[in-house]
Amino acid sequence: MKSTAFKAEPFALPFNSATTALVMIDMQRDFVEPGGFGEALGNDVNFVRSAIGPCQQVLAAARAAGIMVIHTREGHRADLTDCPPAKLTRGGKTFIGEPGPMGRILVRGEKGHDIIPELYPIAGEPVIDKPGKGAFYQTDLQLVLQNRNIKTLIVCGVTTEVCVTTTVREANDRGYECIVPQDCVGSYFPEFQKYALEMIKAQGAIFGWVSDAKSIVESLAA
Ligand code: C5J
Repeated sequence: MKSTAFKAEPFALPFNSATTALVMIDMQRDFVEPGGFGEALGNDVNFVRSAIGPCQQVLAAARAAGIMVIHTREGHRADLTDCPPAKLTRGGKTFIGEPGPMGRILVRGEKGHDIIPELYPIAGEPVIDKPGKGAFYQTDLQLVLQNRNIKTLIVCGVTTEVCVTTTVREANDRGYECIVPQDCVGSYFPEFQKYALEMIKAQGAIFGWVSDAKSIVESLAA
């Protein structure tokens, strides 16, 4: 496999396609579609839906390049025994486990918990079910990555300032190099989007790199 570099800020990130994985964070109906948890919390889902098209481009490029693709879903067991009591009290008006328009909110197996059709996993792409915001917490993600000798992560998904950056911080501490295409991540709050991305690449890539879908697609195709 060829080695090349992603065009990125604050500087280009060298990568080897054999040791690179795409991690698609929580592109679930509950966060992205009208009627889900995100909207029930009072958010406008159009702010996060803008990431769908660029994510589709990067996903297609990753599949074409043969790099590993991993999807994550935030959610809980039906009996909520894996949900910290403190998390159950959050949300203001709508709470995890309560009935919503797409089934019980953030409960595994419910329609709203599933990944949106536009980015649906195909055979051979692991789906990591996570009870927390970070994709490493109480999951086998690290084992999956180690078994494939993965070193570099392209991290896409929602929301930028919560599950995406929590995962990038966790990954960075574990020695992975993370690159975030800015148009492939979404937040309900434009200012959180802006500052979350700035934080990643600050101080000489303090915990990662920021790029965009076009650059990632070009580098994967090179
Ligand atoms: C949130 C997530 N925002 N996937 N989850 O609760 O970012």
